Formats: sequence, C-alpha cells, structure tokens
Amino acid sequence: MQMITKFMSGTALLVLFTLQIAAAAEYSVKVELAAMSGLMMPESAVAHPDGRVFVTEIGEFGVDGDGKVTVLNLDGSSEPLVTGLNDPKGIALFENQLYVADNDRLLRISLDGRKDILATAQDFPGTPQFLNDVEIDGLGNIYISDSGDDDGKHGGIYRYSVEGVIEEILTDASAIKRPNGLLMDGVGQLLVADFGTGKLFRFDIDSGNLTALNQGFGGADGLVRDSYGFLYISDWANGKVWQLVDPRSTPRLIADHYESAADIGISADGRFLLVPDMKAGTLEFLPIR
Ligand SMILES: [Ca+2]
Ligand SMILES: [Ca+2]
Repeated sequence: MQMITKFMSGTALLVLFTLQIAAAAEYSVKVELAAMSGLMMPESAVAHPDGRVFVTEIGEFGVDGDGKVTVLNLDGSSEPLVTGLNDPKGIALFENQLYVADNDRLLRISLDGRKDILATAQDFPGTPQFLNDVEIDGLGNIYISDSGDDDGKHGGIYRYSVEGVIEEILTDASAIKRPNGLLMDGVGQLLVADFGTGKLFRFDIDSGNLTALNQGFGGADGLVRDSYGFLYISDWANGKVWQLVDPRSTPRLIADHYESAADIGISADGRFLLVPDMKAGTLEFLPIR
C-alpha cells in the first residue's frame, strides 16, 4: 500500500480501495462505506461494536450551531444523529453512550440522539480553549485534551470523574505543547499525541510524569490501537497515517494521500482504520488487514 500511495493521487487511490474491497463479496457493505464524502469538516470517528460508525462534523470553525454527529448505518446509508452542536471534535463510546468534546463543553449523546451537556465552559477549572480528543478509562472517568491556542496557551488535559468532578490534570506548563490525541495505555496511563511538536508522550496520571516515547508525527492528531496491539497515529498537517509495532518503535508510514487526516478510529471488525479527512470532507475506510 505504501508504494501505491506514493504514486497515485488521492482520488485514484479511493477507487482502488473500492475495487479491492468489492472483490471480496463478504465486504459488500463496506463498498458503500469505503469513502464517504460531503461531510462538513469531519474531525473524529468511532465505531459501535454493531458496526455503525459515528463521525463528528465541525461545520464552519468558530460558528456555533452548525456542528453535528452523523451516523453511518450498516446498509451504507447515513443520517444526522444530532445537530445544533458548535465545533464538535473528539468522540468516544462508553456503555452505549457517546461522549463528544464540543469546543468548550463536554456532551453526552445517546444512540437515539438525545443530548446532555455534562459540562459547560464555566464548569471547567481554567479556560477550556480548544477541547479536542475524548478518552474514557475502564471505570468511566473521561479525559479531554485541550489543544489551547496556536501557541498552546490554555492547553492541557481535563478529567471528568465518575462523580462528575472536573480537574485539570495537565496544564500548559507541561512539555506537551498542544495536547491532541489521547489513548488509554493501561491503568492510570495515557498516551498523548502532541499537535504542537509531533511527539508521542506517555502521561502517568497520578504522578504527573511525562515520558517522550516517539517523534516525527508532524501535526499529530488521532491515536488508536488495533486488535494486534499495533498503534496508529495520524498527522493532520501532512495528511499521513503511521503504524507503530510499539509506541517506541520506528514509525511505518501506511498512507500519505490525505489533505488533513484528523482523529482516526477503527472499524468494528478491526479491518479498517476510519480516517476523517477534515479538509477533503471525507471519511475513508483504510484497509489494515
Ligand atoms: Ca461549527
Ligand atoms: Ca483531534
């Protein structure tokens, strides 16, 4: 795939994916889903175990009320799950509920589209500037990254506890310039993709210790792990997706044809990365098996 990626335009590549997937009749559903277009600044995608995919759409940046979550159904159809959001970015699923970072607030959205505001901007200690990714641990504590402004001011990580208490557990004084992608890596451990430096960090939540694990990811955005334990990181600024055998290993480039690869997810069957291309307005199913 890497060789092909180097020599083909993005459009041609999408066609190739479709043909490859169509060749296997058992994936006929995925033909429809190989690339969904017409999305308004898609930022993040998450798959339900039943196969449906939920994707956030920012709409216009800085414009309130035009954001939404769209659901891609198993038959290839899609529809808005909830509208009227502001600039929704990271989306996570926990116990059949969706959690979305909507610029400066945290939302919980039921699978039938009911929206609860868990936290408004005023509920956050400090200043929520650019809430980005959402990650949830096994107990149900919710971690929200804040990428701050262009210089990282007001950046950090918040924790919305099971009891509903919000704390800023990492501030903009840390080594992470613009925290973006979050991924649980065991009890009390978060992997953090730094949009500002292109580095990958491990954050020990209790001690506050940060360890730089890797680097070179440009505008590092999404983080996800597959069923083999491989790690994937997207580079929003350069339209790339990398695969890592281990968080510290040499990154392997698996795709570089995106305009802006945002917060990636993984399909329910584990065979595809879900890649929202924010500027292209598409959601691509990138084969990884
Ligand atoms: Ca918007
Ligand atoms: Ca992100």
